[in-house]
Amino acid sequence: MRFDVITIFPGLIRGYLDEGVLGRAEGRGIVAIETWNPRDFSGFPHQRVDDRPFGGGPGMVMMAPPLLACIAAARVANPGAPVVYLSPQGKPLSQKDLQVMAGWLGLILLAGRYEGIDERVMGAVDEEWSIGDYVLAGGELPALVLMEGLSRLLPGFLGHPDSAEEDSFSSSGLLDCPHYTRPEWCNGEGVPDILLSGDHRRIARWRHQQALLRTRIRRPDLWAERSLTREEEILLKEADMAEGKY
Ligand code: 9D3
Repeated sequence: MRFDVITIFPGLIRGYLDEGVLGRAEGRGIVAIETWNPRDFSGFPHQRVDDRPFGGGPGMVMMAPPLLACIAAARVANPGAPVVYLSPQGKPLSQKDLQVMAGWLGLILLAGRYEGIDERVMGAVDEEWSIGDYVLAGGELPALVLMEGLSRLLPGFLGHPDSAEEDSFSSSGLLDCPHYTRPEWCNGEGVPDILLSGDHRRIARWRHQQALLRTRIRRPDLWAERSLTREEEILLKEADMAEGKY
């Protein structure tokens, strides 16, 4: 999948790629990532890309002409790819959305800075996405979040191909179960006996039960969206009985 990232801070993108899994995916040819700097398309004195908002008010706005020229250049390099603007006004991104996008051949990601972009750029934007309801300083981290989330869904990204399928949200709608590794004792805490039993059928049941209990407690929003299988009802009743709930 080809990503073209429009940003006035290409170093933020490159710096992240130089370490970690997304850069490795690039090295292995699973993704190709290029950055485009609106400053190189400015045409204004001092390669300026921002100006004061018409109507007054605090902060600066990214000017339309450098962004439109930058988008046009990225479209030539990545034909047919939708232009995705990362913005606090966008639709909140979910794992389901990533699964849809993972089927696309390319994306042009527009990362904003300052208070936002001139509204007249929106005619060149195909989609607008947020990564959640909290305030960041710009769209670069959201662009990296989107690329990393997508990359790990692409064929060949993971060492272990089932991992993406088994994740929270992706298929079960449940949070993950607790994990343990060596040493067997740590700070006076052991490991649940069942995990040391070698009984793989019972271990799978326990993990499923833990995932159900965690999701019910921690994520009532996910819990409400989900219906229980007969087996899951049994697992929950068994856990609730052990807690003396009946
Ligand atoms: C505090 C400034 N806000 C005034 C009401 C507007 C504002 C402008 C620009 C808030 C944040 C930003 C920069 N954020 C992004 O570009 C961004 C973002 C985010 O802040 N949160 C979640 N997802 C995203 S996607 C892009």
